[in-house]
Amino acid sequence: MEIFKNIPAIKFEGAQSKNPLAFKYYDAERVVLGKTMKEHLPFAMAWWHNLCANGTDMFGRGVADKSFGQEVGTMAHAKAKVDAGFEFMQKLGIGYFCFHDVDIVPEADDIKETNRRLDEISDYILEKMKETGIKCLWGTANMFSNPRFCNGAGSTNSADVFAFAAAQVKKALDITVKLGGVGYVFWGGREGYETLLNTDVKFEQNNIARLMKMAVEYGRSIGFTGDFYIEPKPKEPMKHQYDFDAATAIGFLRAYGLDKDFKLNIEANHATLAGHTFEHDLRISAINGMLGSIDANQGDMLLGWDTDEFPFDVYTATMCMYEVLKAGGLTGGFNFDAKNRRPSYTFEDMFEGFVLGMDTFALGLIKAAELIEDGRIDEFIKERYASFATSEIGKKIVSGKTSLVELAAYADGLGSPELPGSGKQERLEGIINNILFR
Ligand code: XLS
Ligand code: NI
Ligand code: NI
Repeated sequence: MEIFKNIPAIKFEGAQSKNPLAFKYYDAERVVLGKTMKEHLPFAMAWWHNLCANGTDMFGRGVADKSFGQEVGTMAHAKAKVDAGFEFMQKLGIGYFCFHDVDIVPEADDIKETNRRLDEISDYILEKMKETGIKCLWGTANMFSNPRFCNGAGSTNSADVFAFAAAQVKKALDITVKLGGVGYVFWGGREGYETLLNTDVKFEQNNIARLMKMAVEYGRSIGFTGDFYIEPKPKEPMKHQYDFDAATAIGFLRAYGLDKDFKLNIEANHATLAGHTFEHDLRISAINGMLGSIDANQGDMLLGWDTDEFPFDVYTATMCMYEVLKAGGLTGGFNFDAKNRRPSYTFEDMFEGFVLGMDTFALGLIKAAELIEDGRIDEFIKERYASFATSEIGKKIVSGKTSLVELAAYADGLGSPELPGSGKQERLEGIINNILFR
């Protein structure tokens, strides 16, 4: 039964089109730098925002109706969400989805019943996957909504709650593997703290690493060959989240020997909450060989929380795709961890959010490719560090064949060194505008 009745399959109509339910830039088969847009941009739908979130916020109830004709909180509703989700993804030409355990079934009081429901729904999802060719990008366990996780999951002070979290991770891994998921995500949820006065930080971090180690061991034992991901976030819900940003998460993974099995899932809005640009966290991940997947959304620079908006900023999308192209692509994909604004509550709005996000990233891809082909930025950066490639002393520094003593003797002969060359930021920003708007 069709759920989104008045909404046709979304087609590419080109930049001249005024049809809100058509792509202006995302043309799945268009080839950019030797690959189709579809290959460059493995888009995913986030089950939670798209099929569950109804606009409930701290000040008011839901506005959007996501019952899909069934009583919310029942297995019939869980199935209706599967139907709605697959129809939605098919109509948009989206190839992947991401889920938390409790997005796909209502959580029961007893975990044995929740797990039975997960088995049932995943059979149903699997059928739909076979029918449509749509795949699972990643799964995860929601270890932050239930009150038992008020002090964290891996970082909780309660051994029983830790065990419960472990049980959820085990089952979420089972389901992710059953659905052929490319990755498995740990977003820090409530892994963090409010005050040092009640917190043993070292103990909590050790325990998070223990949980992750067990997840790797178990995952590999049941045939999971994909990547585990940490999704960094600096704050919210906790005041201090342990996985603050890409650099912090990489340090953590290395300290605990988890860096071979884990990569990062970088979310735009989390990077900006950490006081970075999105492209900063992508670059830090990439240069450490840890750029795995992306949660594609955007925040609001005037608001200090995770507003999870559909990506609209083409500058940022361009800089993101520049990083992704330079890194040789992602092993994961682009998950729209994004939701409609509360007043955009219709089914049509759900589609228009994705049309906006997909078009924004398509534009970002096109413009990033042009930036690379243009070559001026690359050329400038190469030139900027040229003294290390051309001068004798520069070559010695880079090859590690010098010492403070030798460099000090060299500096003695320099007098006052020349200024290091203009950074030319304004010229380079002009190039970006030139490429974006020519
Ligand atoms: C919350 C996170 C979350 C993860 C999955 O801020 O973005 O949605 O992506 O647990
Ligand atoms: Ni996310
Ligand atoms: Ni987020």
